Amino acid sequence: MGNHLTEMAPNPSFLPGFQSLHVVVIGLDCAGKTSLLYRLKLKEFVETIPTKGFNMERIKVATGSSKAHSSTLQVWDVGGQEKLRPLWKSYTRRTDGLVFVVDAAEPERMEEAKVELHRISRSPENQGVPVLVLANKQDLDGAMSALEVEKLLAVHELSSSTQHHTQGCSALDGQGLQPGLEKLYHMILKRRKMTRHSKKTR
Ligand SMILES: Nc1nc2c(ncn2[C@@H]2O[C@H](COP(=O)(O)OP(=O)(O)OP(=O)(O)O)[C@@H](O)[C@H]2O)c(=O)[nH]1
Ligand SMILES: [Mg+2]
Repeated sequence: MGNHLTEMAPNPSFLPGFQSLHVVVIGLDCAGKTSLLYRLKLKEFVETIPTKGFNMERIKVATGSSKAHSSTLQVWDVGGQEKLRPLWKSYTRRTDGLVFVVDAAEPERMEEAKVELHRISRSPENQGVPVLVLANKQDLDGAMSALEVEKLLAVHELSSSTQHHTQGCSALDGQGLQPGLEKLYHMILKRRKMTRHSKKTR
């Protein structure tokens, strides 16, 4: 039912509960951002090339236990090479949620990833935007757990107004993606409710 409504509506943003949320996927080059985007869209592992600009796909995620509860996310995947990172700011402006992807099998790049995560999350435009950290490549031997990644990235040191969640996942087999996105969706809704409430009480 919900799915049909989303497809039929000329502009789904008029329908509360069916609007498309804006989510940006960032992270160091080779972390697996594009692979994750197409695993979500096509439900398969596709071969990728380094992203020079961006990719965008509309992705439907189940947001409750029944199929009737689903929401569409407009997911932007931005290239992570060092020379492209200054562009992240323009993609994340006014976004509903940030997904920060790391290669969990590459401990030597965690410090670099930590610096980038804290830089983008602390920028004034992103204050309070919920962050989902994806510890990708869990299918590889020796991949660090979500907890280890969370510690190395010092996720708990993000601003106190920033809700966050760290999830292990794999673009190769799709594990962890659904629970991760569901969590992000609920963090976004919670922030919206809090913002509405604080406007009312002003
Ligand atoms: N084993 C394994 N390999 C993965 C996984 N996700 C991505 N890869 C591989 O990692 C490499 C980089 O993947 P991309 O998705 O292109 O990485 P990216 O983060 O989009 O990189 P940029 O576009 O340069 O920022 C590719 O060789 C992928 O096949 C995963 O979950 N498991
Ligand atoms: Mg890419």
